[in-house]
Amino acid sequence: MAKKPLTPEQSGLPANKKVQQLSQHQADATGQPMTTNHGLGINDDQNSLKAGERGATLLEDFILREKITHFDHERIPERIVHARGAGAHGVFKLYKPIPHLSKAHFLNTDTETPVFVRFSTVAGSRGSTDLARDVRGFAVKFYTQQGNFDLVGNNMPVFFIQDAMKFPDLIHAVKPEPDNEMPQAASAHDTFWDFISMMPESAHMVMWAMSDRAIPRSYRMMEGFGVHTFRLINDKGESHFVKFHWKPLLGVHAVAWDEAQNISGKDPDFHRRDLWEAIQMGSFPEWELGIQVVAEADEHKFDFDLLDPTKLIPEELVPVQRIGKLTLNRNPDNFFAETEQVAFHVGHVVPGIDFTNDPLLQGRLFSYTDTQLIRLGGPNFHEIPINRPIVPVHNNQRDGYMRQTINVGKASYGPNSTGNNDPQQVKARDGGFTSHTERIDAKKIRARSRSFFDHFSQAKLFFHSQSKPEQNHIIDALSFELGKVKTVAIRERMLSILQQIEATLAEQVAANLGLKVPTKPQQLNFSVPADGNPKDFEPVHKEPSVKKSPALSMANTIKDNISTRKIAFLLADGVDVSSVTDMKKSLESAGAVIEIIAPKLGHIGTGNKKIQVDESLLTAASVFYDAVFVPAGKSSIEMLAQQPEAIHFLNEAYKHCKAIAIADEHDNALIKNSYIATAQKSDGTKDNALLIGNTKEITKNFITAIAQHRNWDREKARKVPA
Ligand code: HDE
Repeated sequence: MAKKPLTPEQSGLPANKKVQQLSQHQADATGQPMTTNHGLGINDDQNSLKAGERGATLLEDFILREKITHFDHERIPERIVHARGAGAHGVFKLYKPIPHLSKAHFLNTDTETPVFVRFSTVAGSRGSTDLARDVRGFAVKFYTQQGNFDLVGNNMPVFFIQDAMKFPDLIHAVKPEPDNEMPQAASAHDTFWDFISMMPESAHMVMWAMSDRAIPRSYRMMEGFGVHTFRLINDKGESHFVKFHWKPLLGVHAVAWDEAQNISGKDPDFHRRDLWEAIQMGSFPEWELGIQVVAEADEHKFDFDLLDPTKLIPEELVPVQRIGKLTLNRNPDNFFAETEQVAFHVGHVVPGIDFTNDPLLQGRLFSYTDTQLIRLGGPNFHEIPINRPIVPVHNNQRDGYMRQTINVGKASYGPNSTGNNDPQQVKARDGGFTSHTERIDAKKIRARSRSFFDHFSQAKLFFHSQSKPEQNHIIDALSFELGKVKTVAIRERMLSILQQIEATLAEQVAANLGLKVPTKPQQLNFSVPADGNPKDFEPVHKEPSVKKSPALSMANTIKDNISTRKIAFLLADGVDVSSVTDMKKSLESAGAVIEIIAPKLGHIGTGNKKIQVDESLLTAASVFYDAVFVPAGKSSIEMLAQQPEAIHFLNEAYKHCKAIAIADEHDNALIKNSYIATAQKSDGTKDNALLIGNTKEITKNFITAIAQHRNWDREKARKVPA
């Protein structure tokens, strides 16, 4: 690794209030004697108490029993969704107070707000791969001066369903099938597509889930979205609708699907490791908090319903205002204590932020506390250090499993005269929470608003806003997923749905499946109540009011830097050391991280020209890197040309459209033996991400190519043998 690991303390960052609070709960065994949980010194931690050296173990052995009992109870239920995740501490700093919109203290202060963030996949178990095609969770806990605010979002701005009633069905459908518990962490199976093909409201989200957004390059390179429309409330009690966004400063980037599948085998912890290493190295991940604000009076001015969580507000209609920055600057000390035990809840709001009647959000308001009761074992999970607010907690709630607080006094009720009527309620002007007063004059009804029935126009908008390679990836993903579906009727129903989005999309997927797009649309909505008239539930077909939204395409993301990008240097004995050091210096000064890969571990060269090898061709794989450089040196190149792993490395990097630089040697054997020679011949067009020549001359263009992330044009050939 190029940069030395450093902790926030070493980097001069002050420990924020939350970190200080957590440190009171830390236990450090360095230099300490070993004890039981009750403080008794342990003399022998190697042998159990027996009746004679070769005799049976005695029940009396309370030390053995304590140790084994604790071990037996080490696991808690994993989250029913978002089970696999990775977390980090950080801070949120506001750019500019927004008192006209919200009275929330943390949106109006100069001081940094401590945060804890947990990223996750949704469908897989705790031990599943990071690189599954899936939505990513992006949950942020702000430890504010007014209590905790949780922004529990995803990396996609919409959701599959419109009503919380359907959530258990959606999750049952996507989870491994119940008879054989297969497949793990994958939506490519019958039950998921069976459900989706009968739920046209999922069309928009399916486009996102089949896009490259579902296979991010890094958690650090994902957007985040609050999804629902929330409210901001100012101190006059005025409400504005708001959508929350997180915009990563490194841009939004994805891996290739074939790459994702490879990484899943070679390093299922890829995203977790990437986050951990970036923070350890001091390359702190950053996002800007964006808000799209809509005045109350404009609630109905859009051609979709703001309460419908399958819709986004195109940025072309309402621009995203960037109001602050989130920086993750500290890894957790203990995965279980912090990342596993952290409990998020959309209902954790502060004065100045409130809910809307989005029926999905309303259901979530129930679910999150309920799920912690089973997951964390009782009603006192708010006392677990990671979940505690940084402000004092006082109320009349008492007792329950694992209660930590020792409440003094007799009064645990209010009103009371035994304790001076404390704790006192808080006036709104002093920060007491009051719900936004919303006028509702309605009949009690189990129904869905007609304004929720346009399921396809934004799916269309999303597809049309993608670049050609992104569209191809969606077609490939759908062909893969539906190809894994065994029931032909399900595939056909899905083709009917796709046809409503875009005929050419449906045709290309159908061709890959060896099917024809059904001429007559199949029944499109099966989610009709028993006494409902199916006609009333037919989707409304509309054209999107915005034809294209450039903000939806990753092709338009930030591509001006190579900060934290990982570059593999492929070399062997006889390498030209100056070619290595020159390129290394240039890439590192642009912020990249270099790893030296050689046929075996140890060193290349001797004396002061010795180069330390980071990984061997056995332990490394091209899928772990963003780009490859082969330095000059005839015998190094010739030796690599004889190594199938080195040739595969290069071919695979080429196939995954990565930047490749080769410091040419006359008659370059590696180029000849790899696919690159064929590619050069077969494709007349210039490949800007393939640089061959003198080290110094190719450096600048190599850096530009890495910043571009991938040269997806290479996929056109689709015949790379890696
Ligand atoms: Fe969640 N969701 N969800 N969800 N969700 C959970 O809560 C639920 C939804 C999201 O890192 C659970 O503590 C319902 C949308 C994230 O700990 C559970 C509905 C969005 C996380 C739950 C939704 C999310 C969760 C499981 C539909 C994006 C991980 C464990 C009504 C805006 C948080 C837990 C973490 C976790 C319920 C839909 C995001 C069961 C009922 C939409 C990021 O309570």
